[in-house]
Amino acid sequence: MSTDLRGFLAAYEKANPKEFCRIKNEVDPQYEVAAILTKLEELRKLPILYYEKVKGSAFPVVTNVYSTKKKIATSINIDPKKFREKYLEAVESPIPPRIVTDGPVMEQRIDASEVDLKALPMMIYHEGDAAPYITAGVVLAQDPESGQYNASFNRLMYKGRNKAGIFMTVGKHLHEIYSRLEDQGKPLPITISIGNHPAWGLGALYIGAYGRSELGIIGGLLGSSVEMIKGELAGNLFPADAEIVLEGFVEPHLREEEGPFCEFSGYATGKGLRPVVTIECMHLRKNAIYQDICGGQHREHLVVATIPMEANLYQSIKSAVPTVVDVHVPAPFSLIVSMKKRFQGQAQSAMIAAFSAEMYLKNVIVVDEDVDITDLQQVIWAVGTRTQADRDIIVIPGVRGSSLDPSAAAEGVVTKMGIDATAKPSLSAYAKRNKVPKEVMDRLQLDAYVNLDQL
Ligand SMILES: Cc1cc2nc3c(=O)[nH]c(=O)nc-3n(C[C@H](O)[C@H](O)[C@H](O)COP(=O)(O)O)c2cc1C
Ligand SMILES: [Mn+2]
Repeated sequence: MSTDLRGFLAAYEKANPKEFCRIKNEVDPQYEVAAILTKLEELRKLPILYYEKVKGSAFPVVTNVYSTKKKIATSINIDPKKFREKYLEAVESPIPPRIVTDGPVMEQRIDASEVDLKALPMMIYHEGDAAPYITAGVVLAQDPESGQYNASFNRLMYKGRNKAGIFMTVGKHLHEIYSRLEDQGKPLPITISIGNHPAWGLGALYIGAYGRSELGIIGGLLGSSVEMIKGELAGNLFPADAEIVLEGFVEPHLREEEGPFCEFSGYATGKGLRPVVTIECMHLRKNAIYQDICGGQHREHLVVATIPMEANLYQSIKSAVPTVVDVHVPAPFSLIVSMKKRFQGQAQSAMIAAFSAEMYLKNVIVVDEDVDITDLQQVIWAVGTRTQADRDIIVIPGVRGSSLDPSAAAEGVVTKMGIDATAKPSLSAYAKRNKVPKEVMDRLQLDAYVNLDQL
């Protein structure tokens, strides 16, 4: 199993040629990459897209690497049904990184005076995007007290040759690290790696406790330590086998306009005053591939973000309600939970556990175990037939949520809602569901009564 992006791409293309599409015609990073991906999504096609020629840049672009669970599962050699198990195992048994002194990403280096972000094929995807931006950069930063590394995706807005705006959600880990250093008047050293094995996305999107090393989780997912190089600038680590790495600093007490960008919420949101990164150095492999995750509400973003989120939410809810059956994130800020409810009040316990585990979460619907939570028709049926609003809805105003929720009154401050759509007092005591007796269903052979070919 390869542990870098290009190794994964080569293996996946070989084994699944129909899910890998090389585009030879030149495309414009402004809108055209997004247009091709959008048209394919409309046809329900989600191949990895490898753009060989991108206008104005020497780098080829790959996108849609995370577009299906199958691709991500293949990259770590598991069954797509086993994500929850595998992810929680990696969280519980992380494999620490290994420091190395050299690696493929050290093949080429561009120093401070030469760095020019414009060389990268940064995209504009949708009407309403403020500038070209990097979406698939994994930002690594070190907590100043524990020395522990944090990984996260953070959009980086092109602002000049060696300057980018960075969006760090208030309340998430990277923002906390930045705040701790800013309190001391110090800049935050970061590395940004672009073009990583898919396990990196799963690690960067870990939503659990502050201080857990996502590098260890990535190692756990890969089954071996990630190899990291110590940067010269501030000793910050970066992956030895990334395609492209930027080293830089986020300045303290500096805010400039950032955004808006068309986001995973489905809206152009998040215009505000935000910190700025100064890029000091770039490392890259020979023939480096620029990885992109199409900005906005596309499959790729939703699929990759949902895998760690569902694993973590399941675990958090299970500690409050041991009989939780399944969890599903069908849309931004929303969660559906199914459980075998033993006692009244457990649906509410699950809601509170979920809200505590994931800040972005705003609406939770809890249903009984007889509902397939991946079928939204069934979920709405349960809400329609098992809920009374005055009794079954809890509302928690004034809680920290997503800064990208356009319905929030103050930025990032939202009202959380839980809908208890379980049968009351219990499923067994509730009105019986329509069901033809099983014995009759098993006995009766349809083709003895009906000629199906004629229908
Ligand atoms: C493609 C992509 C882009 C993202 N961009 C941002 C961003 O610009 N700012 C942000 O705060 N979170 C962004 N996220 C979500 C964070 O990476 C995610 O919430 C992560 O768990 C935060 O990690 P942290 O709490 O360790 O900082 C993005 C996620 C994806 C998949
Ligand atoms: Mn984190």
